[in-house]
Amino acid sequence: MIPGGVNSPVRAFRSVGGDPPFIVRGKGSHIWDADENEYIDYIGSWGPLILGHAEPNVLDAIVGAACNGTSFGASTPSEADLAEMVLGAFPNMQKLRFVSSGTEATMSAIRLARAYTKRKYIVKFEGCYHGHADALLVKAGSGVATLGIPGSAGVPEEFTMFTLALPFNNLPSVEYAFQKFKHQIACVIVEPVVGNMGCVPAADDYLVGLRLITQREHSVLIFDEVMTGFRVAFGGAQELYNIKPDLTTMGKIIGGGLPVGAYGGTKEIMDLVAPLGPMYQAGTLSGNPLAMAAGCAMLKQLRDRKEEIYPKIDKLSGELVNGVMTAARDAGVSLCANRVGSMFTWFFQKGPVTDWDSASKSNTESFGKFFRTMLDAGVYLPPSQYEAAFLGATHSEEDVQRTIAAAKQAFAGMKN
Ligand code: HOZ
Repeated sequence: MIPGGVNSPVRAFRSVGGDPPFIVRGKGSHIWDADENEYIDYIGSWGPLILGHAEPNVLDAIVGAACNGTSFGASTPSEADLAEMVLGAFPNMQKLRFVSSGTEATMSAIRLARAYTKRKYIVKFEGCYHGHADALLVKAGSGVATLGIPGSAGVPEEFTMFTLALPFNNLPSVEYAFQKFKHQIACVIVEPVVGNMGCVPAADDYLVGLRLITQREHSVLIFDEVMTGFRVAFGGAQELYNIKPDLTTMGKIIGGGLPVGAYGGTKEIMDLVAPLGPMYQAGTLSGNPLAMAAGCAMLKQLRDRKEEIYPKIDKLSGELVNGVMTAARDAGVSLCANRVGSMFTWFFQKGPVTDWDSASKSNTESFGKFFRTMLDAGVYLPPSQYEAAFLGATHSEEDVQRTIAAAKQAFAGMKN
């Protein structure tokens, strides 16, 4: 009934083999499949569930909102509540617009950057994924990288002719592009910590370099914080690295896992969005009351408990990543790891992994074997070498120790 049996390609387990479990329930850091198998979950709906599955305050907020009606296609007070909360955490954003997914957020941010600069070209980076809008499916990460698809069928080359895909972590190539396409580049869009070719952090000064170049060239810098927002720090990667992008995009994380996204930035740019300005974007479910209520309930807790939550998930993630690395070393398995706070990836190669070129040298067969053994042992990792894993505030020391023990077992049966 559904192509590949899935509504998003990575879920089909094509790159790791085996049949994907169908998940029926989640609580805290654990999920259960339809056969009642229990797993420690390191996907967390691809990042947003920092407080774990079925968090009571988030559930109460959703139920409370649902009792008053699920959608009006009209403005509700909860939109202002969530906007206030997000803008409070991201002071570089003076205004924002809610949409229903990260794909809509990035697509709209790029349209806005083009409207603002009156330029056509955009710069993205190989292995970064910014949703499935036509112009962004060029050398993309996530499922596109996992399935080894060069781009996507159905996208006319005319739709991607203004997309320049450059190597990540390489400033000279950005300088070159700005020279070659002088006064023609509307924006640079980047995942400040890449999650979609596995976790790949920006090198020291890389983001500063992007900021300086875009400022000098009057081009818009867009941070795609769909994964990193409220994850690597309460104020996202821009707080962690102290960089001020012009526009920021966000996704499911600001809806506590419900379908939502947002793009925002300086007042000067955002006031070009209709009805104030000529850049059009709209949606019946934009600012949906259930998503707004869930987002408020989650972000409120992250804000009030940030001194406790962020150090905790950073420490536990460090323990986990290092524990698995030690197990690999003891077993003679070639493995390297990247981690920023609670997002991380183990790459099956000696590393270092700094861009798509190096990420793609990973031994995906070994990853698949590791993934399946871990799944059998009750550990649910992202089913792709090229997706980041996430740990949340409900993961326990016991979860981490069980995961390390499972990895030891998995490595005992493999060498690469
Ligand atoms: N693009 C998502 C993570 N990078 C995967 C979404 C999904 O398959 O659910």
